[in-house]
Amino acid sequence: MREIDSDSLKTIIDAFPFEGEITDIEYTDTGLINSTFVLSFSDGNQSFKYVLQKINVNVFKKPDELMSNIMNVTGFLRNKINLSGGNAQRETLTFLYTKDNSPYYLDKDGNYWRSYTYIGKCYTCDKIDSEVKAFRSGKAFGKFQRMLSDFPATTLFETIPHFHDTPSRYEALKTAVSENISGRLENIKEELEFAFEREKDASKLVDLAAEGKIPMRVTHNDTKINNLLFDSITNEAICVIDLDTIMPGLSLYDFGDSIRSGAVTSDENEKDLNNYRLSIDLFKKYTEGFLSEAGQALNEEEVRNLAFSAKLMALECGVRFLTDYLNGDTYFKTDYPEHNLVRAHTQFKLVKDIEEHMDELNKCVDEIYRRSMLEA
Ligand code: GN1
Ligand code: MG
Repeated sequence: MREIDSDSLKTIIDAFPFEGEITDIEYTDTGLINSTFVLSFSDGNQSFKYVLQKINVNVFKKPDELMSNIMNVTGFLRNKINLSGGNAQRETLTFLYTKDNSPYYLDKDGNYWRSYTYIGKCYTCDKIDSEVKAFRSGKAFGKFQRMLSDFPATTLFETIPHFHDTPSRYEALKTAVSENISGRLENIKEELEFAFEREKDASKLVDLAAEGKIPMRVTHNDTKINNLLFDSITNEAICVIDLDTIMPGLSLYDFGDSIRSGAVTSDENEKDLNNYRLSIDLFKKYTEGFLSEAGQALNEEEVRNLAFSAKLMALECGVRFLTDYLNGDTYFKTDYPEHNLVRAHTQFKLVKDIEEHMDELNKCVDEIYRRSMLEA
């Protein structure tokens, strides 16, 4: 992506109603899926910044439906934030329509591009290094879920079918094993054994949902901790980003995925597993923050499965990294050949840590939940 030629980029940029003249184009390398540029402009007096993204159509097969979701959800959030006296320019993403009034630009090579205004004086964290940040992250993702609780879910398209359907992630792993496209099967006997020993856990949440014991809600589905912007001055978590997977889903997916990425002592790319552990302190604080916003809406079955959801999301993610490793690294961006395997290792280490501490985690959740209900 970095190698896109400057003429093509200029044509794409010309399609959007950006203010001023372009002064800088920076490629950023954070998300594992889309390709992202930060564009700077100036009109002589003022400078303006925008994010320009190429949507990964191998992952998101229907970019028009995806952008329809995003425009609807951000419009809905903007309204709510304004009504509650917040600052919608900083607390949700503002996407631009092209000069032709489309939420994306389709270039001559069939690539889909979209743009939103850059939120300045902010930063993202690949890992959470303090309890206060864990609390604020939980609160932000909990609030996001609460704000969308009355969003008309039937207007949303499913951008990636079966995204958190863990049994179907196991099926994909089995296919990858039988095809062994990369020829790497020999390297990962232990990892596969680890994954398949836990296959019985895979269907627990989808079964509870099918039995009607836990409700479908409008959820983010990719609540990795670096999909959150923190204000550089106040250090508050102010804006949830990466809205591509907003779809009907389970509250537990969002909770679990944040714990997987935010209640650990390093990030998913850590090579030295001695540095990568579950942090029960960060887990507690994240849970406090999350339940302070989303807790009232949860039913008992959801609360009972919060700690389990963290294990399941780590397991699912590890299974996905392992699958991609076997398939020859075609889904997630990787920086070196063993990268997906390294990521699978961190996820499986976390699964083990959570299993070892499951009783303690459940006890923490129970206490925090009771307290938050008394305070509500
Ligand atoms: C991807 O786009 P990004 O980097 O926030 C992935 C998530 C994984 C995550 C693992 C659409 O998220 O599901 O949990 O990588 N997103 C998609 O780091 O597959
Ligand atoms: Mg994403």
